[in-house]
This record gives sequence, structure tokens and C-alpha cells, in this order.
Amino acid sequence: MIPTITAFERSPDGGMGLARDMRVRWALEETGQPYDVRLVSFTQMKEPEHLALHPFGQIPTYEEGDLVLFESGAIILHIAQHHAGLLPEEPNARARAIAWMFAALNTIEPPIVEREQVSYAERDKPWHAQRLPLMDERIRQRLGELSDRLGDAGWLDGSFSAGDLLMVLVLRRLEGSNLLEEYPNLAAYVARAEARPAYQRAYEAQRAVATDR
Ligand code: GTB
Repeated sequence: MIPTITAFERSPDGGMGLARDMRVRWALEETGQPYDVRLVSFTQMKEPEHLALHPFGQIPTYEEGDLVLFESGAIILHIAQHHAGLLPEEPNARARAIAWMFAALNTIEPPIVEREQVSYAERDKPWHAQRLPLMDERIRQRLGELSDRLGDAGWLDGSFSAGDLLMVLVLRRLEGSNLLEEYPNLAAYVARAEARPAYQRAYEAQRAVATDR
């Protein structure tokens, strides 16, 4: 059964691969799974048909037969558990790879997303000038710890895994902030992941949506 995912009809990033459908596309490419894409507008995302798939009216969603999933992390875990290529077979290594998935979403992503909010939504607030450097320091703390753990390894724990996939796309959200560049091994880690053929295919597929319009 070929799954159908949803993505922005018009992504605010103009095809930079920063929206979360990129995670799902990349996971499907890494595992060699064909997929269909249904594009949704911001209006459609809040209508009953889409809300039946996603309680918060967002993308991405994942439909496969009777199964409907939302939350990119849950979707990646589902794909990784059902197809080879994103989680090790050995049980302890598999558990550690899943821990890195949670680390990406629960430990690294929150301050990065909060910084985005401060940068855009709070730009004209009186506290903006003080808050942004505080957010940068919180992010540097986590990036420093992640950089120390990665060291000169290629991936976070042995072979490339779903943990790396999520971590790399979370780190990509720092583009334009110059923060990632302070940690050369993390910048190289992201570049290494971006060079993977599956990443390239996913990136081009989501970019085609923006350029076809
Ligand atoms: N926790 C959920 C998950 O991981 O799936 C979060 C899903 C989510 O935030 N979806 C966003 C969405 O649908 C798109 S990805 N937003 C519409 C809405 O909430 O009404 C977030 C995103 C959007 C745009 C950019 N960008 O332009 O750079 C980057 C990331």
C-alpha cells in the first residue's frame, strides 16, 4: 500500500526543505518507499476533512491503508520500524537510535523553535533585544553538548539512523542564525547528511512543489 503524505501547497520557506514534510519524504527515500503527496492550503488544513487526519490542523500527515498518523516523529518511527534502513537491528542500538530521535525533538528542537518565534513573532516587542541573546545562549549550550558527543564521528551512534535524520533537519532550522557555524563538526555533520542521495531526492521533490508554481 503506497502511503500518502500531506505537505504545504505553498510552503512559507519557498522550497528550502524546512517544513516538516521534508522529514517524512527523507525517511521514505532512505527506506526506498514510494509515496504520494497531497498538497494542502492553509485554509484546507483547518477544515474538517484535514482535521479528521490531524487534530491540530497541520502538516505532515501519513495515510497508509487504515492507518492515519500525525506528528512527524511518530511517522518517522513508524516508517523506521517497518522498513530497513533507519534503525539498527540490534535491540540496544535500536533503543539508542530512538533516544536520539527524542533528543532531536525534545531537547534540541524546542529552544530553536522558540528562537524562531522570538525572531519573527516578537520582533517589535520591547523585550526582543534582551531575549534573543538569551535564546542564543540556550541553543549554544545544547549545540556545545551535542558537538562534544558527536566529536569526529560521522553519525550520532554508529550507522546513520532516524536519530540523525531528525537531528539534521532540526539543526537545519538554524540556517541564517550563524549559530551552527560556531560548531564545525556539527556543520560538517549536516553537510554529510545533505549529501546523501535519499536526502537529495527528498529535497528536490519538496522543492519542485515551490518551483512548479
Ligand atoms: N509537532 C508537529 C510535527 O512534528 O509534525 C508540528 C507540525 C507543524 O508544526 N507543522 C507546521 C504546520 O502545519 C508545518 S512545519 N503549520 C501550519 C499551522 O500550524 O497552521 C513548521 C514549519 C513551517 C514553516 C517553515 N518555514 O517556512 O521555514 C518551517 C517549519
